[in-house]
Amino acid sequence: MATGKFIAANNAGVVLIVVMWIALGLTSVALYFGNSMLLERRAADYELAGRQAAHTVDGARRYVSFLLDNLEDPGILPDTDAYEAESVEVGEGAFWFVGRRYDELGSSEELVFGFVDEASKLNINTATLEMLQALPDMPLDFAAAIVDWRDPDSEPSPDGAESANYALLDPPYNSKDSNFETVDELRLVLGAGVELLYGEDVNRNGLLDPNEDDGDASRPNDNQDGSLDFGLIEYLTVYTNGLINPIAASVEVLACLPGLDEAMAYDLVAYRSGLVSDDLYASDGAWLDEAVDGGVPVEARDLMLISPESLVFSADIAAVGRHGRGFRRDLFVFDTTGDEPRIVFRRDRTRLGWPLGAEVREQYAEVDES
Ligand SMILES: [Ca+2]
Ligand SMILES: [Ca+2]
Ligand SMILES: [Ca+2]
Ligand SMILES: [Ca+2]
Repeated sequence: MATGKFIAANNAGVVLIVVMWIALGLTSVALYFGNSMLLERRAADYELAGRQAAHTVDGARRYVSFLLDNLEDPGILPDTDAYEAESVEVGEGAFWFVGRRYDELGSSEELVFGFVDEASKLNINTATLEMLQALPDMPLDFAAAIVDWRDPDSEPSPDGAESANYALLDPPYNSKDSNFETVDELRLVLGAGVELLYGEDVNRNGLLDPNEDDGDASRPNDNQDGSLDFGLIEYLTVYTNGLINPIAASVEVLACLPGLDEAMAYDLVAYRSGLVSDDLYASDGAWLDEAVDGGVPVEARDLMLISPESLVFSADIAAVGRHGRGFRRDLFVFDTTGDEPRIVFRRDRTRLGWPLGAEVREQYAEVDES
């Protein structure tokens, strides 16, 4: 009897343990599936946000086409007051045009939104050796190698490089001996390096981000001097006829023009920032006479767009989907020479990282962590 009771109690204990194990098992299964469902939901949410961001980029691209096709004053880059450029909502997504304003030497203090006039940059297919050498931190032999890369002969210029030099590389290749088709093609030119071309502005937003001023603590390995050191590509284009727009160009680019030095270029930029559009866009370019002592020299004027005729604009579109997720970024270059704006270049810039700073990220990354 006592034994029977013991067995019964023992059996009950076994049953209890089995039940507990099953319950525990079921709980883990439930937890496991619950967790994987949560993960799946999150993955689906990110995928949806990614698709929304891609659609938002596309919407922004069509918006740019429309704006450029309906310019009030053809040849004049529309003022940023005239269009939406910042945190423009499209469905559950939003976009920004990552822009530039060259009002002072070096980078600006805050993010600038809008299109960029490609004529604010030096054209690597038409700039002379002297103009290229005048760019900040341009090594003289690299400037010479750029000219040799595009010129049709195989005679190296002093300190330059032609196919005979490229034949020594591993793997060897030839000098192109014709025009650059993109600025990134500079990577092939002898003497090119990531630092030289892209500088500290790894996310290409024209702004000094925390990781761009912390030395080697995070990429890039910057000089931690509190100012943004641009790479050469910031100042270069291949999409223009070679003329520089004095209304949009930076001090650094203007200082490359023959007859202008950095001090004069600086005066010119300071003077133009006090002018209204009507003066700036007057077809005789009279303001150029007053901007610097003695007026802008004729050899520099010959390389400037005097009447409004800017025709190539870039739009660097950054977009997010719902809840600020699914970031995408594409650079487009629009040529407005023909009947309607034509995209002559497109590049995915998503991998360059977040370009809009901490504030925008926080603003958009609220809610719904489930
Ligand atoms: Ca040559
Ligand atoms: Ca930056
Ligand atoms: Ca760094
Ligand atoms: Ca720096």
